[in-house]
Amino acid sequence: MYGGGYIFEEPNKRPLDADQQPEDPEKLAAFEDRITRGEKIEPGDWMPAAYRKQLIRLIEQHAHSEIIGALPEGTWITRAPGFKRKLALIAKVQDEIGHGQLLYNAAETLGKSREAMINDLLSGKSKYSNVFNYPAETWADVAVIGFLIDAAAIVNQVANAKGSYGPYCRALERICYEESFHLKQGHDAFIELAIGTPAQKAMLQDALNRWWPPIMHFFGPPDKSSSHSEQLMRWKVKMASNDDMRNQFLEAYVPKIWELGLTLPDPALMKNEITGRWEYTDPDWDEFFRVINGEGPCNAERLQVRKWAEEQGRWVRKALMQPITEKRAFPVA
Ligand code: BYC
Repeated sequence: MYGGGYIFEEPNKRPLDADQQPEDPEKLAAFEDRITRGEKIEPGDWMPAAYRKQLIRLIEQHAHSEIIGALPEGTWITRAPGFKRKLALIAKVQDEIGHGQLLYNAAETLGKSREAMINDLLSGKSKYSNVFNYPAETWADVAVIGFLIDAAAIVNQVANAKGSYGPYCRALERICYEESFHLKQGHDAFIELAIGTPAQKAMLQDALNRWWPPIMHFFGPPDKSSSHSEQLMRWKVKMASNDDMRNQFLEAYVPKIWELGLTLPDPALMKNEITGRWEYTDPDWDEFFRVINGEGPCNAERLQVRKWAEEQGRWVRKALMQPITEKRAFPVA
C-alpha cells in the first residue's frame, strides 16, 4: 500500500562514525545558510554529525512508532463491528506498517541499517511513541486512536513535512496523505458512538477519559524541558515546538469533542481568548517518562509481539536476501 508515487531512497552505506570529528566552521556556516534559505538537505550532502544523529534518532523513533502503533488497533481487526469497519481497519493497519517501511528507508539514508534499528527497538534502546504502550480495551478505544491520535500525528507531520531533510519530508508527505484517510475513518467511528445508544456514548466517554493524558503527552514534554527542540528547530527538522503543536491540536479538536456532548477529564481546559492559547492542567509528566522508558502498562507485551514477529519472519528475510546463484529452482529458458 505504500508504493504508488513514492520513490524509495538509496540507503547510505557510509559508516556511522564517519562524521565524528569537530565540525569545519565554514562547512557548518554554509550548511546553516542552506537551511535558512529553505533548501532541502539530501543524503549525499555535507551535514553536521549532530544533525545526522538527531535525524536518525527522530526518524527511527517515528518508524518504530508506526509498526508498534499498528498493534493496539491490530488486535481489533477480528472484532471490528461489521464488514466495512473491518475492511477499513485492515487497510489502516496495513498503511501504518507501510509508513514504518518508508521511515526506516528514510533513516537508512543517514547510514544506520534497518537491522540495527530493529535490534535497538527490540533491546529497548530506542524509544517509540508513548501512546502505544496503553491497551485498546474496547472498540471505542479504536475510534479514539483513529480520530485523535491520527489527528495529533497529522498536526506534527504536516508541519515537519516542510522541514529540511529531503528523504524525511518526502516520506512525511506520503504518510500525511494516508493519515487523512485514517482520521476520516476514526472520526466516522467516533461520531457513530457519540450519537449512538447511551451505552455506546458511555463507552466512548470512558475511552476518551483514559486516552486524554497520553494524547496530551504525545507532543512531548513542555518546551521548557524539551532537550532537543532548540537544536532541531534551528535546523528545521522540527517546525514547531512541542507546546505549539499541542496548542494547535487543542484548538482544532477540543471544540469538535465538546460539540458532540462529550467531556474531557481536565476541568482547567479552556481557551484563553486574550492570549489565544489553550490552558490546561499539566498531565502527569512522571508517568510520561516512566512510559517512554519502558514501564508503561503494555511496553513488555508490545516488544514481545515484535520479537515473536521478528523470529517468525527470519526465514523469509533469509530467503529474500539469498544471492541468486546458478542453483535456480526454475531453470530460465
Ligand atoms: N513518545 O526533547 P524532546 C502514528 C522523548 S505514529 C516517546 O521534546 P523531540 C500512528 C524524546 O524522544 C507517529 N518519547 O524530543 C501509528 C526524548 O528522549 P531521547 C508518531 C517521546 O524529539 C499507528 C525526550 O522525550 N510520531 O501516528 O525534540 C497508529 C525529550 O523530548 C515522546 C512521531 O514519532 C513521545 N510522545 O520531540 C496510529 C513524530 N515525546 O530521545 C497512529 C516524530 C518526546 O532524548 N517525532 N519523547 O531519549 C517528533 O516529532 C519528536 O520526536 C517529538 C518529540 C515531537 C515526539
